[in-house]
Amino acid sequence: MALRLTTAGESHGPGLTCILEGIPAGLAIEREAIDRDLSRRQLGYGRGGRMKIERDQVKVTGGVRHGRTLGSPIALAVVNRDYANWEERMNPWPVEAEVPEVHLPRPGHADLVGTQKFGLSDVRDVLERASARETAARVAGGAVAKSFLRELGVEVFSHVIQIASVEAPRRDDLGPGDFAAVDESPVRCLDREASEAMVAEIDRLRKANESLGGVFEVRAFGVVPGLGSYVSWEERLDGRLGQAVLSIQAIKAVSLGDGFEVASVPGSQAHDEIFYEASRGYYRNTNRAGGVEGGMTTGAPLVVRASMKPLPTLTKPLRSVDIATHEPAEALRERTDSCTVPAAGVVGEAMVAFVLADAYRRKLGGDHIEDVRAALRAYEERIEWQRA
Ligand code: EPS
Repeated sequence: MALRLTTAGESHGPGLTCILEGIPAGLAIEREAIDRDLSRRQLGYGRGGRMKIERDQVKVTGGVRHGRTLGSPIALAVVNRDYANWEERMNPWPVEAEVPEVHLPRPGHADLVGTQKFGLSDVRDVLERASARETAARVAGGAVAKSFLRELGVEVFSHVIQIASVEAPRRDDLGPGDFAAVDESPVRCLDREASEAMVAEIDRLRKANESLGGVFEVRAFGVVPGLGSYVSWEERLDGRLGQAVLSIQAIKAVSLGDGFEVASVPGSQAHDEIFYEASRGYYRNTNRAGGVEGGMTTGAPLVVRASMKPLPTLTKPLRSVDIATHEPAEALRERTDSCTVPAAGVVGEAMVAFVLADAYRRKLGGDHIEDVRAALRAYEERIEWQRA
């Protein structure tokens, strides 16, 4: 049994939908937990005017009854409140009004290639779906995946470690308890001084009509060893995590553990030595691998970092070409955010949670959550794994 997450919907259309297939029956789901993640995704210093309009909340239209999953596909809907202002431009059905086409693709966005690929003359037909608004649907599905993981003793968190040139001090010692107040930082950064410097950097660059990228980190704790596999390339969990996190809009690089740094150190400093004590079982004193060796989880915390490029919608637009006339032109200027790295971290949590939940489903099977729990207990006993 594998998990499947499908989303539908456009940024300024009537709304977004997420269908999550493969969650077992009997799992307790709380509406508040989904809504909490939806509003966490709306947080972050540097968002634009749109976030004042939206108040994302889930409407469950399938797969859940009286707060428990049925084992059937779970359908989650999120309304776009802004649709009220776009009803003519984004109506699913023909309208009387003349709706002008957009012909000015933004460098760095899906705009130009999307029109070429699908044979479209209106950039809006591309940008509406390419927009990161779609991530609200992923976060709704991810919140359900997190509820499933919580039943199996797994918790997933994220924090921002860099915005533009401002980096937070490196922390290798973070545990689940360290993330309790992360959303209180306006940039979702655990270091107070770095938070303040990041906010100042956003202000400085926003005034210069710039957008900002950065790096977020997702950590998952309590993950059992042996999720994923070394036997086939497509089962390798590092590959699955990479695909899922790279698929988040504007993400350009993903690393596990020491990722890029490991290339520059000798082999003796690149790996995590193995120890054993009867009371602890196998353990490591370092986690350079980021919790994955040979495409499988090791039982150490999963550490996934993602680098996000500055958003391509700029208030001082870059040079582009009018796709109707082929004349030089400035790229489309639309209302936009200047920095969404804090929100992208919440989306990263959702994608990592989805990949882990999928890996647990593949490993343990089961139709009811109790079947899954029993299979996990039996596996943990066989490998004599002890939670840290
Ligand atoms: C986005 C542009 C902005 C963002 C949007 C993503 O939307 P608008 O064009 O309506 O101002 O606010 O993100 C969201 C709506 C969201 O919920 O995250 C883009 O072009 O990708």
